[in-house]
This record gives sequence, C-alpha cells and structure tokens, in this order.
Amino acid sequence: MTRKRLSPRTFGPARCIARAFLCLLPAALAPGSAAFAQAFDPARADVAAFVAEVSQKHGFAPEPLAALFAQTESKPSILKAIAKPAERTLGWDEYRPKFLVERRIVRGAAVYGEKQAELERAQANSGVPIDIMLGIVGVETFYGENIGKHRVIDALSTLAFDYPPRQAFFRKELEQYLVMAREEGLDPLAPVGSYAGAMGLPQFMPSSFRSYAVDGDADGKRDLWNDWADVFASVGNYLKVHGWRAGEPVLATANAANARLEGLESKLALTETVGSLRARGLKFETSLPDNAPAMLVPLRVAGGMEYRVGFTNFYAITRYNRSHMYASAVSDLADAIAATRNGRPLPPAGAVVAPARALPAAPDSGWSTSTGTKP
Ligand SMILES: [Ca+2]
Repeated sequence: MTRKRLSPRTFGPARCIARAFLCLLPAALAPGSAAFAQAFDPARADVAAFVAEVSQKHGFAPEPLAALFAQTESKPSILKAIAKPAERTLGWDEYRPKFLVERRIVRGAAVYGEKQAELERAQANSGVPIDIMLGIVGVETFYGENIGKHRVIDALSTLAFDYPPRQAFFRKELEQYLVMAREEGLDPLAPVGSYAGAMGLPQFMPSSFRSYAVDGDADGKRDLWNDWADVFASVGNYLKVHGWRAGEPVLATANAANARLEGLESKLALTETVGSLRARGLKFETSLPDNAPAMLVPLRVAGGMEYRVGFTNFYAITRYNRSHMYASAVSDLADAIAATRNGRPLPPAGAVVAPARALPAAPDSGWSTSTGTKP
C-alpha cells in the first residue's frame, strides 16, 4: 500500500492502514462519535459481549474486566491517526535519508557501548548480528526515544470498538493484551505504546509479545519497555523464528543495467534464487551458492530504479514489517552502525540506477511488524 508520511509515530505497526479501509471511515466517525476522549460504557452491547466472551474463554472474572473498560478511554486522536490519509509514496532516495541520519547512526553505536553484554548474549542465542538488532530498534523507536504515548488499553480498545474497518484484528489483539497483562503481572492500564498498540522499544503487538518476546536476563519478566536484555533477546528471537540464518548476508546491491527483468514479480517472497537472477543478467556479488533462495528488491529513486537482491535474511526482516524499503533501511542502518563502531568510513549510499521497468507495484508497506499480520 501507499506509504504514509514519515514521522516517528508512523513506525510501528500503525503505519500501514490499507487505503481500502479509508472509504469506510465515515462509519467510524459517524454522528454521535465523541469529539473528546470518553470512557467506555461497559454496558455498551459490543463491549459487554467482548467482556463476556473473553471472560469465558480465558477465565477472567467478568466484573473486574467490565470495570477495567470503564477506566479505558476511546480517543479521537487515535482514530484520527489511524485514518490519516496516505501521502504520496516516498521514493527510496527520500525514505533512506530519514533513517540514515548521523544522530541515529551515532546513537546506535553508543547503545552498543552501553549494552554490549545484552547485545552479545542476544546474538549468541539467536544468530542475529548485533547491528541488525540495533538497526531494528533504531528504525522502530530511535532506540526507545519514540515508543508512543498512548495507553495500550486505550489504543487497542478504541480501534477494537470504534474503528469498524479493523475491529476484528484489534479485538484479537485486545484479547491477547489482556491475557498478556495477566501473564506478565502488569496493570493493564499502565503500559504505553503507539496509537495502534505496538509496545516498547521493538514495537511488538500483544500477539507477537506472547509468541516471541523473551526474558533475556532471566529475571522472570519480559519487559520490552525498560529491559534492554529482553528487548534484544526478543528482536533476535523474532527474526530467528522467522527464518534468520546465522552468518548469511541480508542483501547485495545489484547492477540491472543489462538485466532482463520481464515477468519477475516484486512481491515479498523468495521466489528466485541467486542463480536464476544471475541468469537474467543481474550482476551482484555474494558468497551464497547458486541455489540459495533470493528475491529481487526494486527501489524507486529519482530517474529510475535501484535494485538489490534480498536473501533469506532479508525476507526474515520483512516479516517484522512487510516492506522492501523497511528491510533495506534496517540493513543499511545496521551497516552504518557497524562501520561507526569499528572506526570505518560509512558505506556508500547509492548504487547503480537503472531505467524504471514495468514491474508490478511492490507491497512496500503492509500491516506491520511483529504483528506478522496483513491488512
Ligand atoms: Ca527480563
């Protein structure tokens, strides 16, 4: 879908609301919608039905759960944020510089200095390089500087009950959140996150938290807001579960000047191999063998296209956020952090620009990360 305006809050699972849903917005903001934050009425039919269902399914006492919703607010600012019209799609040459800024690179290298033990432990356990984990957290929340300011319960409830286009998705996440809060011993009113309920430094949705978050320092808690050991262990685990291969590259820049790309799909899937792409005349270097899975990564820039070849580990990053540009930015930020902390010059920004070709539009932003969910 079309990429939204770039701002810290667009990074996190909230960034990608399918345009198709926008036409349904009037239903979400129908007359009678509150102009100001308003506590939910537990007697409201859909809220009461949800409380009854979740209580029965997970063994919650219904009264305290109903009382919780009386303390939960439906927030117009959340509805406004999720329905914000998509601005024009950014080119790669506009998207990349948003992330590859000096402060983000330097801060990543500084976080390495501060959290080296946590990073090394997470790398040893997951096989995911330190710099990739820093790249993910750097792109998602600027290493925790922008984790969102909404109460997670407000965000999920607002979207579960007052945003019909995505209510099925958010009711599931709300259910997962309630179970998660109980499992983790958290007051469900306390955690904060993005306007879509993505949590902590790595912006995990509740279902991802339950499935992939890891207690990195064995203190009995999974704390993605404050515990860096848990943050890196969880990011590493997420990528490992989604197919990360230790020691293998993420991508290679490619020269497509004389390549025959007709008929190639640009979807986010490992539909090609190193050999099949080379057979089309795409020139790139890699240590991987001819039969290694690969995908073409088309990146639109002024004057044409930059191409890369993504390997299995590139694909794993796209499971965090379904976007060619996202995975490319994470990889480039990781490379820049690695260079900085090792005292090397930054890798070059650009690659060969080839004429634009008639490839199918790339799905360069799906519904998020860590959620593993599509619109
Ligand atoms: Ca912990």
